[in-house]
Amino acid sequence: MSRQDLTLVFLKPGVMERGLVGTILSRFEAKGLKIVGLKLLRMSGEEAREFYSVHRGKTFFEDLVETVSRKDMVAAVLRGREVVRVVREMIGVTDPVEAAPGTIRGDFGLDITDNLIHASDSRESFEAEVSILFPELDLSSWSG
Ligand code: FUP
Repeated sequence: MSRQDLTLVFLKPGVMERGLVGTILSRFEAKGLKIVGLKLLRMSGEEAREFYSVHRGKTFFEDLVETVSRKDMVAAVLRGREVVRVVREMIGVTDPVEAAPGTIRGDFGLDITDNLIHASDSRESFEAEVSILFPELDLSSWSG
């Protein structure tokens, strides 16, 4: 499978607290996506600031950094056909109030900042994000 067919997701700490990790990961498995990387981690404030650097200076930035770095989270690399687009569709739009029923944000959340899950929105984002959360993965020799 080509290098284009990978994406990164992380389940924000609130998902761990609510016991929804299995429920959410099982949706990706049921869709036919493969989990090719999976880890429990605590993002430092510095990593969160780097990860979300495009949002630096926005009103919600510090709240966002606190939301994702306050406790452990689960991060995964997923593989499958058109996986970036497929996963973005599956998670729904940013604000869970607006997210369609049937999407992860639409079904499980209300808070816009603690909106359950992050997913890469492009190949470029994936490459930047995977280097922060899975620096040990060598994508150039990836065979899955
Ligand atoms: P998404 O790609 O759907 O996660 O959305 P964005 O990249 O636009 O936003 C990144 C994160 O910032 C979101 F997960 C939640 C947070 N955010 C807010 O808290 N308030 C906003 O108005 C917009 C985004």
